[in-house]
Amino acid sequence: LVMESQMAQGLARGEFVLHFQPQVSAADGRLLGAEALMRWHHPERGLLMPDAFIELAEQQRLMLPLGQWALREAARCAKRWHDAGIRHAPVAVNLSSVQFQTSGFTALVEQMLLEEDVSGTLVELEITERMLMDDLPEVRRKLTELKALGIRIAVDDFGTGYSSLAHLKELPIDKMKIDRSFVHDLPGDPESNAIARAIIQMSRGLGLKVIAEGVETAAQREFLQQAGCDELQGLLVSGPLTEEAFEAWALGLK
Ligand code: G
Ligand code: G
Ligand code: MN
Ligand code: NA
Repeated sequence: LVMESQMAQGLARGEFVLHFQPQVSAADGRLLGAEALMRWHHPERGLLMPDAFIELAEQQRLMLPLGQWALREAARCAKRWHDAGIRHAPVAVNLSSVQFQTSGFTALVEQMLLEEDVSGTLVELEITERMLMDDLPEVRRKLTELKALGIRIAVDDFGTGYSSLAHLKELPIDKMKIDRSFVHDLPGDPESNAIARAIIQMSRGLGLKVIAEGVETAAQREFLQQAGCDELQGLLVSGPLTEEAFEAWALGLK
């Protein structure tokens, strides 16, 4: 309850920030995007990571305003970076199921994009497999509405949930994110090897881009590149950076 009131207050006081983790081409290291990751500068407890507050926000009905704040902030940054000549950097934002299930969510997003004068093509939304498994026509309708704004859709932590391949085939998805648990033991572990290859093959077969998360070593990068993975995200490239640090990093790369 203390955290709850602190969270609403923290949102009003600007204690929440986004950090950005670069996403690069596996082939040549070009910057292709960034994932926005929420942080809370708590007045007493210091910098808090999402696992310390997202669930609470969901339980306490704060996820919708907090998520809308993150979307707006990410869209603003994406526009600023685009205008600064960082051309290929759509910003990916993690969606909570609370947001996705809110009726009129697309209208909220559309309104925000209009207010901020940002093209939807600069925004990607990361949804989890679980969110895809609700009523198929309903999920398809929502994703189609978001796609009509130019927004791209990525499936986060792919392989850890239980999405049906039949659903995947029917939904307007752009990108699969291979969960870092499958990347961690590459290239040595035969099972990880088989799973990573299978996800890459399936994604390509479905015409989707595929990105590996949690890439930490050059050997992992080599394997993923060889296996046909399009994009990489992880400590090998860069950890999550503050807004200013991401901008400097991206401009230095150009
Ligand atoms: O930055 P970190 O690795 O601690 O993030 C862990 C997880 O927290 C992310 O993979 C994501 O699932 C979740 N997360 C981070 N930022 C957001 C956000 O803005 N909204 C939601 N719903 N989840 C987020
Ligand atoms: O959306 P998701 O829950 O996957 O968020 C990514 C999280 O993974 C972020 O919180 C980030 O801090 C963390 N992370 C980013 N790169 C790496 C990495 O290379 N290895 C590991 N173990 N974690 C990472
Ligand atoms: Mn994510
Ligand atoms: Na993830």
